[in-house]
Amino acid sequence: MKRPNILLTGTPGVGKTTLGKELAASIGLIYVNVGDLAKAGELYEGYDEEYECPILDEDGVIDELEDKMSEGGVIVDYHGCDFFPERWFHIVFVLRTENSFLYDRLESRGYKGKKIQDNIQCEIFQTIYEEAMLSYKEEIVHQLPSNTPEDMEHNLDQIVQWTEQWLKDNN
Ligand code: DAT
Repeated sequence: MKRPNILLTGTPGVGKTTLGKELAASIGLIYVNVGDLAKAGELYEGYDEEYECPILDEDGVIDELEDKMSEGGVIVDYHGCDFFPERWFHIVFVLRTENSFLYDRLESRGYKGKKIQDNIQCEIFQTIYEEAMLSYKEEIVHQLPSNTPEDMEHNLDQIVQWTEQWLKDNN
């Protein structure tokens, strides 16, 4: 059976992990958190002092995921999207969160000062949405509001429906 690959992207804190795991559980797709994958495989190439985070070894991540992605049925979660092969994804969702909600979430994650500001700015400038629009066909890129638990439920329903339709159309 052919199964779709779904990319969940957006600024840190918008809800990719929460949605991705629920989605995987509801539709039986495999959930892959690129941050965790990189950590487990030490897929880094140095450390970014300014942003206080390790620099992702993008080619290493692609090599690591390639086989799984060609099989299909994978939900990928990452706060960037321009380095994945375009052919991997059948649909791309960019989660969006209003500043006040995002601020609280980043703060309760223990982020401070510049790190919070940088992420809020990333969301205000819709950096990831623009990155997605430049990296994939516009018609497969969708923004989803992710402010409240109701938004989350609605997004879950929408993606489950989309996936069921995709499975019917492609098998
Ligand atoms: P990400 O993976 O994008 O960094 P997350 O899934 O870890 O984000 O979510 C960050 C926090 O926000 C976490 O405590 C769950 C909460 N959250 C996520 N989506 C939400 C939503 N739509 N409404 C309310 N809280 C949400």
